[in-house]
Amino acid sequence: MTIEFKVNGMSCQHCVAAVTNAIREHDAAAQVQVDLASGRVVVDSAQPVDTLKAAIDDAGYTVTAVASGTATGGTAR
Ligand SMILES: [Cu+2]
Repeated sequence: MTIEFKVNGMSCQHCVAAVTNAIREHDAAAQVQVDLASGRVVVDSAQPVDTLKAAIDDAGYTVTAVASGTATGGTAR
């Protein structure tokens, strides 16, 4: 399932790596796409939303919104 999180506090590539690694600790097979400019983290994972949200929280960032089941094919850049 694809879940889209809005995350506060990400400001650089270090943050991107921290969030990505935090999610991969819970699901090594997760696909994680981070868009720094918009603060969006799109995760394709079989893990429950709560688990993924907790992983981001534990990494020190704040999830402000969650949207699951969204179709996110090719994101425009
Ligand atoms: Cu950073």
